[in-house]
Amino acid sequence: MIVKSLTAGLAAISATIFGFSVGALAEGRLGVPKDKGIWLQEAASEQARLIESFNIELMWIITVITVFVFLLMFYVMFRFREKANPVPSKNSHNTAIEIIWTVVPIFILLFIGLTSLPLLYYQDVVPKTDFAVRVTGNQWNWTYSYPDHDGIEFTASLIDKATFDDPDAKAQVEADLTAFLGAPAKLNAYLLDTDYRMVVPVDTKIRVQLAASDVIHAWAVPAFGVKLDAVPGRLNELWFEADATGTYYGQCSELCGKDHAYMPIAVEVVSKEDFAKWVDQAKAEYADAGIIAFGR
Ligand SMILES: [Cu+2]
Repeated sequence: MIVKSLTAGLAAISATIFGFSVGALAEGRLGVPKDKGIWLQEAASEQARLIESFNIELMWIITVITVFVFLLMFYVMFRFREKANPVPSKNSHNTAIEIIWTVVPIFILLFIGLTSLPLLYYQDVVPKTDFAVRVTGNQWNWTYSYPDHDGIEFTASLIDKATFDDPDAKAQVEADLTAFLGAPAKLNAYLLDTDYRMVVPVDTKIRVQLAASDVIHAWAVPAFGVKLDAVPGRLNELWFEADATGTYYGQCSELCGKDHAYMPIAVEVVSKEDFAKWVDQAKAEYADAGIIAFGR
């Protein structure tokens, strides 16, 4: 489609000019915000890539409009200042210009609509997924349940500053996390790391069913391009398919109380074989743990 190739073209041009990557993804990636970063986090799903292309498209449109309006303003200020134009024109209408400034914005908005609405529906409509993970927001941590895997269930909480600052305590947490994941794990960032991590296989469509046990939270992982409210008494759904293994971080994105900033999200994306191994191991310890926070 013309619109699709146009946006893809814009993305490619921007990638060359600004030097961010749209190419192949490295395995074992780290989905964290970068210091002084001003762009989106590197995409690790098709949704995030489409959001990035759309963002690039909007940036071009915004830039062209801003530059055009500023040039026009400076031209008018200079050309029609009192000295250069002592006798002002008495015109108050110009039909041709009025038609242009009505029709052109309509086409710009149509173009934005044609590229944004399909993306919205692509995200909104959950396709056929391989399995579901139920994510429950609590004040202030997240409970992850795997109803399709014998009800594996655990709650992931923030690793506090004192632990991060104490090498021994930190090593202990890393050892526990390594045991839980069945693979070497390292803590990466205070305010993003949790004691457990949601574990999902790479290249697999996952349905995330979101709920909350107390107040409204929001589950968001920028690298996957997902963010949705977790509302008490209501089931919300989103889906994603991570296309590179690694550790991806997100944060609760709905003001939910005093510790809103202290309930991060950590997702470990592993190979399909490693996921099968993890499920076997986790079943032994966390199946039907019954810690789900509903009605707590
Ligand atoms: Cu929250």
